[in-house]
Amino acid sequence: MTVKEKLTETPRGGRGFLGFPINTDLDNLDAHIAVLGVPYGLPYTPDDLSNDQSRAPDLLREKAQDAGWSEPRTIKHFDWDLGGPILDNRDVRVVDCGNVTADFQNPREHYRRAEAAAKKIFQSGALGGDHGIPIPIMRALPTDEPITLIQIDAHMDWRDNVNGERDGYSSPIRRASELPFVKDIFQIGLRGVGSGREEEMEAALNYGANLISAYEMHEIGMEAVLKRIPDGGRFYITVDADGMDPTVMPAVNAPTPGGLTWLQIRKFVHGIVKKGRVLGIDLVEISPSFEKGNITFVHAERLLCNFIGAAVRANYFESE
Ligand SMILES: [Mn+2]
Repeated sequence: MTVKEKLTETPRGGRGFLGFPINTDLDNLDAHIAVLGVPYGLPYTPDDLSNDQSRAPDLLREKAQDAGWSEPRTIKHFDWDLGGPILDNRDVRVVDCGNVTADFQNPREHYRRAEAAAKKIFQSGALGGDHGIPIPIMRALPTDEPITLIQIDAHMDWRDNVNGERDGYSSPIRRASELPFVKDIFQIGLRGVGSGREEEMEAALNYGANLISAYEMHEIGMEAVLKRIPDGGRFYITVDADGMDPTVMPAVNAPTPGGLTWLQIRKFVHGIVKKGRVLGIDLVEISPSFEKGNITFVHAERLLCNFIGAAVRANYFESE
C-alpha cells in the first residue's frame, strides 16, 4: 500500500474561501467547483523564491468581506451582482482544496504538485501566486478538445526564458502557446512596458495571438471585445491583477494606467461563461505589500464571486 501524497494543505486561518468547506483530500472531492491556492512560482532571483505574491492566496481568504461575521454572508445572502445567492439555491458544491505544498529544497517540486493537484480537481478556480502559476495549471487541463486561452494582463508574457528559467512569471503565454490543445489565444488589456521586447511581439504575432490593447478595448468596449471571441468550445482564463486598472487593483508590482475597470471585467466574466465551457480561471500577481486599504482584495473576491455565480447560472453543473 502506498502512502497518499499530500499535494495541498489547509489554508492559514482555517477558513475556506468565502466560508466554503475545506477538503485537502483531492482523491475524494465530490465538488463541482474547486478553489486551489498556488502560492509559489519559480524564482528568477533568490528573492523570488517566496515573493510578495506568495501571500495572496491566504490573504484573499482572510480578507473576505464577511470574515468578521458569524455566518458566511457572502454565500447565503442576496447578491445584487448575480440576482440571488451565489449558488442560486441549486445543488452546486464548492470546496476549497487549500494551498499547494512547497518543497524549499526543490522549487520545481511545487509546480509538479500544482499540476498533479489541478489534474485531480479540474474545474478549478485557482488563486496564485505570481504569473508563473498558470503554467502547471494549464499543463493539467484536459487535452481531448481544443481550448481557447484568454489572458487579462497589461503584459504579453511571451518571454522564452528569463535568466535561464523558462517557467517563470514572464513566460505563461509562451508556454501555453506550445501546448498542443491550446488553440486561439486572446490577450486583453495590453499597455505600457513589460518584459516583452520586439522579438516577443513577433513570436506572438507569428502564433496568431489576438492582441487587444487596453486602449483599443476602451475605444470599442468590452461587448465588442467579447464578440471577437468565437462562441462555443472550451476556455481557460488567466487574470493578472495588473490587467485591471491600478485604481481597481493597486496591489501589483507593475501598476500601469489605463487598465480594465470593474464594470469591464464583470461584463467579461458574465459574457465569457455564456459562450462556452470555462474550465478554469486563475487570478495571479497580487502583491499585498502595495495594497491600499482592502481595495484589491475586495475586487478580487467580487471577481471570483461573479465568476462562480455566472457559471452556476449558465447551467454548468446541471447534469452532473
Ligand atoms: Mn502583468
